[in-house]
Amino acid sequence: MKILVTGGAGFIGSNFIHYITKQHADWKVINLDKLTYAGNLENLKGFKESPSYRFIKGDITDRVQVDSLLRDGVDIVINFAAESHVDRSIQDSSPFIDTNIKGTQVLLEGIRKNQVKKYVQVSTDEVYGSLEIGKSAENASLLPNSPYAASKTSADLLCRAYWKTYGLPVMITRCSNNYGPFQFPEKLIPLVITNALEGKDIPVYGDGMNVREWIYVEDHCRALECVILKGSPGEIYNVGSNIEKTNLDIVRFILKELDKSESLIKYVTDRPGHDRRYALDASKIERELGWKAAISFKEGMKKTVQWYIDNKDWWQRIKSGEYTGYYDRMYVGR
Ligand code: NAD
Ligand code: TDX
Repeated sequence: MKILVTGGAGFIGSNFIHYITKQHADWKVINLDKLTYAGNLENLKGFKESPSYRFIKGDITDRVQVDSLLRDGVDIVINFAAESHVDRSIQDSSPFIDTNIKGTQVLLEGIRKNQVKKYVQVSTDEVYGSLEIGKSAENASLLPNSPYAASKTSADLLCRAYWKTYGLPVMITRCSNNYGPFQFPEKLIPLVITNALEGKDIPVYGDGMNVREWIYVEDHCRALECVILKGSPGEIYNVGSNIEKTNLDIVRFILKELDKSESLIKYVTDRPGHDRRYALDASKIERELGWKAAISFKEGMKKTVQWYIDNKDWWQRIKSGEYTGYYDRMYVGR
């Protein structure tokens, strides 16, 4: 089996490559990544020498490059490549439109012309928008509130259209908030852990009572494997854990784990259009594909905190700008 992983140098993509190569030693993995500020080949140290892994620096919006890769023969395409940070999308939505929408369209067109058995679009719970009560099932209304969420929703709709119009073997997964190793320290959990380790302020937006559903990244990777192996073309699968936490719950858990004072918490201006709560009904993937999140919040968080303690070099190089040569200070160490 030959699988094209786009965005494999990012947080979830690199965890997926670690996971899938362990599960399927005979699969060949091609990682196509643009290496934006969020892409980091250090996440895949050790794969360089592997004969079943190949890295290609490239852009999913590049039709010629995508076509030539697919013409070579690929069985599965899984698309992680995206601009993924809501705050950045509020500053400038342009790269979100290019990569998340145009990039998905280029991949779909490439698949239309070449023989690919399955395409998985890695999407998000943010497409459903904010909800006060209840949970979003796959047929809930799409009400994205940030430019990021709107770009992901647009990509989902393109996927649906390519399935309906051309019968492309497209499957969409919509997962809740991930956490774990290799997450870029602009997102809440790695930002809080690394700032706390450095004794820096922890910025909490608004009243800190916004709720997210948190899933350990390996559970997400296992769900994606399940969808690749058992999912049906044209279907959408929510991937959730049922573990809902306020942002303050998360911050307090981490500070306690690191034996740091809550005086580090600084309440800052709220994110514009900040969604109050996301919650997924993931019963379809549980019922139809037999997947269920397995890692508890306590276990996942303890592992994650320990990983950032053990891998200071990794995040310090990012925060100092040494690795990417670019780091937007707006999001770190306020
Ligand atoms: P990330 O920002 O850590 O990684 C994105 C990767 O995509 C990077 O390696 C980057 O270099 C690459 N990339 C960006 N533009 C590209 C382009 N034009 N061509 C090729 N590569 C490009 O993101 P992540 O958190 O790992 O998220 C991966 C996917 O999962 C995204 O599609 C995101 O929307 C989705 N998702 C994320 C979460 C979460 O909690 N992080 C939850 C649900 C869904
Ligand atoms: O400094 C911060 N302070 C703060 O209070 C940051 C970075 C975040 N927050 C809040 C905003 C959110 O309510 O924490 C919550 C989580 O924020 P993010 O880590 O930015 O994640 P979120 O906006 O929920 O989006 C994430 O989950 C869905 C991913 O970044 C998306 O890619 C994914 O689709």
